[in-house]
Amino acid sequence: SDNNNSTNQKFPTLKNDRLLRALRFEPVDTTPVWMMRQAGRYLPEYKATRAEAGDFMSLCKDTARATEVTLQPLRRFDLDASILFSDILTIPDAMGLGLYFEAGEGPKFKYPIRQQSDLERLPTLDVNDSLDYVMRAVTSIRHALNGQVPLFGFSGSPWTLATYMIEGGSSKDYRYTKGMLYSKPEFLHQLLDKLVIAVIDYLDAQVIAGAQALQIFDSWGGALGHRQFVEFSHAYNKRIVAELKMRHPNIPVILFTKGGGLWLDIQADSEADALGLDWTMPLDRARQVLTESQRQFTKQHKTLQRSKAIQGNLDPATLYGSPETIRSEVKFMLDSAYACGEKTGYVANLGHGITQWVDPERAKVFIDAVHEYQI
Ligand code: 1CP
Repeated sequence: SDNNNSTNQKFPTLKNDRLLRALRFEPVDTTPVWMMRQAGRYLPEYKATRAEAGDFMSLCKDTARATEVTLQPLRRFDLDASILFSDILTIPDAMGLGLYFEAGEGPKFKYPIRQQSDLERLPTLDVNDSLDYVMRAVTSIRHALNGQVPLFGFSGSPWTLATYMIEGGSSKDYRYTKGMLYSKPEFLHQLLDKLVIAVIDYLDAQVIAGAQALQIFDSWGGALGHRQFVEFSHAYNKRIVAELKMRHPNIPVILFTKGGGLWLDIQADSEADALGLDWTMPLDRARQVLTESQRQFTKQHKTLQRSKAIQGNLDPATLYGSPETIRSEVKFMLDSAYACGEKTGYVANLGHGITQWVDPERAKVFIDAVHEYQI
């Protein structure tokens, strides 16, 4: 049997449940670790498979090659989780925005959302139709893993997806999205309402296809002001997590807001099992804030809220440093994570995705240093 009762398929038994145990605050022998964007351009074998596939989206749609690149980092490193090889931009692509990649410039959309007619053109997604290639990849990866480690499914948050859809690509200042937020907030809410439904269906389908844990990437939540974060990002993330926990109570959900350290108390008001942190937030302080939030919640609602685990938060740039520097930064991070005396409820990770310029040997130093640390 497997410890995923949310799927109708039969999969190999999970051998390494360190990550799932840590998320449930059960004892662990050592700290579970994985890396955001662990399959990617810093690996020469990824570049080779990507070249065979042609463009990036063809790689995502090629079940065998998407499975292959998901497994590549697991062959090199002693990782405690795998993550579906795909992208957050599959949803807007399926909605017909015309995703393409300009050499060296990152993702772009041919038809960005700027006015009411653009919004009305957006279809309600049937994720098992237009995004069936993602579900096929999930099932294929889950079989190929052969129970080695759990498999994460993921999605972008509605806010983060909206920034790409409105800007028409990556952005530094979010000119059009924020312009809309402050001039036509109802319009932005209409878009977010469409996205929240798509994200719920998308993650639900990934679980049914075999995902054993979920992460929501609110990569650009930190660009918002405090009240705007609550209204335009967190409110939607909270709806997504509540719905998924209702459908799949045993599938852990991690909510990662880059730049969200200041809002842990706000994010604690959700059913997320864990909160992901970037490197601006010390982990000992994160634990203190979450313990206090849990106490407040319990008092106010007179129901016991489960403790939230934390994930993170090494600056990915640390991996440009020497092995000695990486080891000492890892020690500092883990000392901080466990300073409260709680020796679980923590997943080691980078504070954001690994960059294409990292030497894979340095990534190995990071992962091994986490495991060598005596809890
Ligand atoms: O040329 C290439 O090979 C494309 C590079 C690339 C890769 C390797 C893109 C385009 N996406 C991905 C894979 C990817 N993207 C994964 C799976 C890999 C893994 O983790 O093992 C995941 C989880 C993502 C998620 C993703 N895509 C996020 C959220 C995570 C984060 O880093 O914040 C975001 C913001 C994107 C958008 C995106 N897709 C690709 C790029 C280069 C970008 C970022 C552009 C930008 O900075 O705005």
